[in-house]
Amino acid sequence: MVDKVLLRSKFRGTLLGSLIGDCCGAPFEGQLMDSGSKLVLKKNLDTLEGPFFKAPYKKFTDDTAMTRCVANTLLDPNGFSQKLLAKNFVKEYYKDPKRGYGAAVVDVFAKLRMSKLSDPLGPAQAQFGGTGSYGNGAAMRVAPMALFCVKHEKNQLVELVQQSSSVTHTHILGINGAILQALAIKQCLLLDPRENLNKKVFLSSLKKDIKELEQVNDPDLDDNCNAYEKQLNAIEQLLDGKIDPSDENVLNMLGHNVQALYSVPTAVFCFLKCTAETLEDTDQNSFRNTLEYAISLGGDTDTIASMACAISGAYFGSTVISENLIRHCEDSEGIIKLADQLLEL
Ligand code: F2R
Ligand code: MG
Ligand code: MG
Repeated sequence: MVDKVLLRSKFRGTLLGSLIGDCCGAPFEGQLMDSGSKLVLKKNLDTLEGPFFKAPYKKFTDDTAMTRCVANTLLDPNGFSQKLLAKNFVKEYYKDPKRGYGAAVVDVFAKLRMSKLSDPLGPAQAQFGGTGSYGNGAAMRVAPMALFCVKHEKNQLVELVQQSSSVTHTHILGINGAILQALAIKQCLLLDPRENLNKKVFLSSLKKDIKELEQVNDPDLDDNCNAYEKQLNAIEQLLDGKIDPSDENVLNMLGHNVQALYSVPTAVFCFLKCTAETLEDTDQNSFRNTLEYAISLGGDTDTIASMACAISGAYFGSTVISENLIRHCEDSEGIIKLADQLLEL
């Protein structure tokens, strides 16, 4: 049973997880992590969690910039609309373009601005010769949607995520990746961390939902008809120990790049691998372990860590996160305020 106090902590944990993963993962984005880099990472995180010291903020990137836009659009007194979301993205990007945005998504912002938002979905539909983007940009910013829909039917969350994704990402893999991330967060928000976590049940539920989503495609015409289901099966094999969950196997099977298909399932795996199933085995540091492990896989570190820690934060709540680590991240106070406002909605 999740009461209001725990839910508040979970809302904060979700958005703080997303912020911390982004801020701590960003310096390693695009790297292949050897044992030396992993040691540097561990020392960095130990320092940030240790006694507080004054230092420049660890800056957030596009992941958090866009997450804040999604949250603010949901909180708008006139309610969520795709046009308002597009407007908020454009305003945010031109205010602060140097946040490491995806190479192609900036064309969407330019076209939206030039056309004065006359067709909020047109520019995204035209991306990549009309196929749309399958990058993880829609998934990386989806956390506020899961918070907003915590008490809603699953289908309402799915619809809202489809709508918010299509402002920049219209490829089915970009959209379904965002839905998978949102469903993982929603499931965690409803689980009590004082009870055992049944990973099999958690994964089966995600698999059932994803299967339904992917079934709408025609298998003869669509190569992507069960792409996410396959990734979830791979997670199961890696967790079962049927396949050795070495970094090499994880990267070969799940991936770690900017494509949603090769990063969202990886984030789900990071959370499940670093979280114990029974209370007896539960490690106080599961959140920190998720953060460190997600970054240690290299590649799209800010985004994978952001998504993995959003899931972990949604499960455990903010109380397990080091206060000093939170204070080192840019705009953590603003992020907490957004989480509280979304709860009040
Ligand atoms: N952009 C980055 N990181 C690189 C630079 C960061 C560096 N630290 C710096 O500041 O210089 N990270 C951010 O981008 C990812 C999210 O991207 P998003 O929003 O999905 O953008 P986009 O451009 O739509 O897609 C990303 C790339 O994926 C490939 N791609 C997507 N769809 C494709 C398609 N249909 N066909 C072919 N390729 C496709 C393209 O290469 C896109 O540029 C996050 O990691 C965020 O942190
Ligand atoms: Mg980024
Ligand atoms: Mg990234």
